[in-house]
Amino acid sequence: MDFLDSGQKFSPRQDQDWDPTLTFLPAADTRQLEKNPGQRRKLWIGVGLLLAAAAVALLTGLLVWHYHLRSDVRVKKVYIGSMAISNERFLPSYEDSSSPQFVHLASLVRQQLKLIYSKNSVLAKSFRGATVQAFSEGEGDGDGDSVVVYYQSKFDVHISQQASLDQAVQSLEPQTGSQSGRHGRLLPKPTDALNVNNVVSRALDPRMTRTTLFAKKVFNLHVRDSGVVKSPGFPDSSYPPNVYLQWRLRADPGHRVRLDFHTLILEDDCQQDFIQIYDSLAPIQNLVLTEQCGYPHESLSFLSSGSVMLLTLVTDEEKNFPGFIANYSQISLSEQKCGGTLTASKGSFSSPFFPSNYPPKTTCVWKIQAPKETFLKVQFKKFFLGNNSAQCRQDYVEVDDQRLCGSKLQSSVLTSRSNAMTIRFRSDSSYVDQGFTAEYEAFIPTNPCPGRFQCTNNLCLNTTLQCDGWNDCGDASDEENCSESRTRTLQIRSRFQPEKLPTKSGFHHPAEFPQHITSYNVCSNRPFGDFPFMTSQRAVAPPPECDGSQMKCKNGRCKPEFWKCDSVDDCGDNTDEENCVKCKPGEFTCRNSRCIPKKMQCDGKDDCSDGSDESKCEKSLVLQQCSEFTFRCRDGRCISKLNPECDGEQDCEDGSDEDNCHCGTRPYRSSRIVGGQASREGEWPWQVSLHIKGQGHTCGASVLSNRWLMTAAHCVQDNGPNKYSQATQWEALLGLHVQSQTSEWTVRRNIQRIIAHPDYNFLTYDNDIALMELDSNVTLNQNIWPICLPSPTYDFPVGLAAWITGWGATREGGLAAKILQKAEVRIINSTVCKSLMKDDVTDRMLCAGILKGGVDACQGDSGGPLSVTGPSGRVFIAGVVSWGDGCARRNKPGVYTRVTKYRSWIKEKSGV
Ligand code: 4AZ
Repeated sequence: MDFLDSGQKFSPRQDQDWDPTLTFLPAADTRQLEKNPGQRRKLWIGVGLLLAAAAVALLTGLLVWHYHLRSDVRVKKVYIGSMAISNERFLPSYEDSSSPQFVHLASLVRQQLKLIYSKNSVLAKSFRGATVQAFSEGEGDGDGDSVVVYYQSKFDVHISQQASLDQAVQSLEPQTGSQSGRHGRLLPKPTDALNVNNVVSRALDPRMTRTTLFAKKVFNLHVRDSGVVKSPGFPDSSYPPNVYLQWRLRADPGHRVRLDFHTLILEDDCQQDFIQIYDSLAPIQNLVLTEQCGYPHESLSFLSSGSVMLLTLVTDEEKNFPGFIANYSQISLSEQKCGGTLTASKGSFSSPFFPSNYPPKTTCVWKIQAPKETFLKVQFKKFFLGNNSAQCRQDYVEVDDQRLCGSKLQSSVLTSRSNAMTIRFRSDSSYVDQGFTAEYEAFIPTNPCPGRFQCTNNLCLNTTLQCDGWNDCGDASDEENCSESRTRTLQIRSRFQPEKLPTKSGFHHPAEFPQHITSYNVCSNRPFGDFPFMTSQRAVAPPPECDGSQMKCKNGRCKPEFWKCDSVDDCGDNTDEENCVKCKPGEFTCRNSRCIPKKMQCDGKDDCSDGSDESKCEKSLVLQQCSEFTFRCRDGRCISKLNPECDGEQDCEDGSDEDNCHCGTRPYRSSRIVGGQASREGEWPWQVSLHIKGQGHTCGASVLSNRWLMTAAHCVQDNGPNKYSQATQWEALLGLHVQSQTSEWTVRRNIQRIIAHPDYNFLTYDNDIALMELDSNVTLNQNIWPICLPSPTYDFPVGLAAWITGWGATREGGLAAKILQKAEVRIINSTVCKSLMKDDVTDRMLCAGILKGGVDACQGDSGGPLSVTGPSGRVFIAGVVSWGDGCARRNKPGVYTRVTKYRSWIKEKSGV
């Protein structure tokens, strides 16, 4: 009660001993105050509080001691296992857990487990019960002569005995190499009960026991008739949070299960959301075939060894993605064709079901028998056999006695010293991979490459491939010692990757085996997977002459004059950055050209007065002041790190620099623009083809989200009778690779709304940017994915490599490309660009190109992205293809809309 409001007037008590003449000591010196009864009460309260605090401390100590130090703390452990019951025949009713047969056999299994555990003191003491999860047909000839049971056993042990429990559980398994019958060790048998063997059990993955998992569900599917399995909500909504779902897949006896993923897009972090596939009906860890999360690039086609497979999905609270859809089917076990005798002098062979993942528990043996007087060579074209381990104990290929594994091969070609070779492939019971393809050929030892060129790495090439500007050998030996005129060709062919000699990876390769005499050393330093023709290698060519617009680096390279003194080491030996008029050594050059001591850079203070000394730091200090060069977090604070957004590290205290970062990655799985080359399918999943209905491809665009695209405003301007500003005129093709060839990944959408920038100037092309809203959301897939939008302060420095993509004309005035083209260009200094272009280049424009000419965007590429890879590998859109003086002309770079200038406008209009 508030005394002031209570209606009672407060008046100090009139003490009889009160002497108004007395002066009190300062209150701080309480020790000298005379203690009155009120003070004594306070003292008691203080003592009480002290005692209470002591009691709390004691209790806390007791709790800590109880949970951490006390010697009788117990833990619960769950093991998932399976075992074979050899004296039972599999019945179809065992598939139904409510059938009397299931219930009866399950009860016998539980008794049997109790008996097994009773023989071991650790297990006997700690066993708390078992549940049977499923039965399947046992291994053998498919006549159902045994049953496999999948169960879960719970134990409760003293914390210090966890390891002994693991050991005791492990001891039930047959020892590798033991000779105890067909199925390994036989276990105790109660009278009239089960003959069990082949026990396997493993602790349950802790991610599957998360307390947050509220929905646990099992789906039973028979794969006799093929069908699809998908995550809940797919494709209309993302999968639900905090679920643990199991799909038990069963094939007919004598068949195996096949599961082919069409789409798989989960959260990147496997600790949060993941799928697992097991060669079992229960999640037994040593029978896991794969674990996947994110957007895997590798083969996603899986086969079981027997008639069962388990697919699991575990999700957490946050970041739920589209999920997956997969086709299931069954294949007869007799369909596996692997191994055999090969007698032709040339041929090929591959791991079973390649390019699908090979099944577990598989062995294949090939014996090659070539004509007398020849030797044999074998080359692995693809080789993916799990992890590389020292002794290749898991999955491996053996060529004669040489064991190979991993995804890196130790040598490109293996040869025999006779006309016979034995190749053995073996997979163990867990973790499968894509396998291998191999080619072999017999050769006459004295004439390894008849009529052909022999590369240093011993491949044989058609002589026409020598000095053609392409690295056909892979070690560039076909491009060495070429004459001057041929060297020039090489320069032209390699202009898209200026420092790299192109290879024809991905195309049919004309290189063949050398008919070589010496044996290739399997232990050579070349990684086995590093096939000569799969790599881009630097050419060893005589230094070229530089032309008028180029400077000559000390190392002999030619670089555009304009790249001098742009703070980028273009030469590779920094000679283009030497002797530039700059600040003194030990000083930093601010953007406003001031010089400050280097040590003042990145100290958290704005020493340049334009913030530029605090904008390109490795550390992310929170700055006292924001500037136009510093990243602003959502909470309004600015940080000093250069381009911190979506770089995989949290820099802002509120984490806003890592928000909405699912963009800019390429979920594709497989392996013109003027002066470009065809891209691979799925390489540019944000690239969109905008079609005018009835006319076809007209402009490019970029995917910003599942609803919004970005293009150039000049693409959507009315042009006489052509009403391009009307949304109904357009349709967008997302996930397209080849014009007029849609694939399963292509999505066609009408446009609901076009928002051109209100300040677009059709004369100067200033503010040449527009947004398009799709009429309905698209489901992102491996060929449709948003590109990252840079923040207003994102820095795309001069000289930075960027990629242009599109189906535009392949030369000025030429025809449009059918296959999506790509070309690498560089960001060009704005001052230089302004001086080169006839028309006005505003600060809202960005120039990029190759000043020598030959590489550029062109008609039909407009609206498409200028893509730049950020520090963490995510791709950001730096520009929108806008205009140029013709296409690919010398000293005429392409001009792009500078996207950083429009970040807030994009957010305002689209919410992205
Ligand atoms: C166009 O017409 C166009 N060289 C786009 C880009 C460039 C030229 C023309 C740049 O769509």
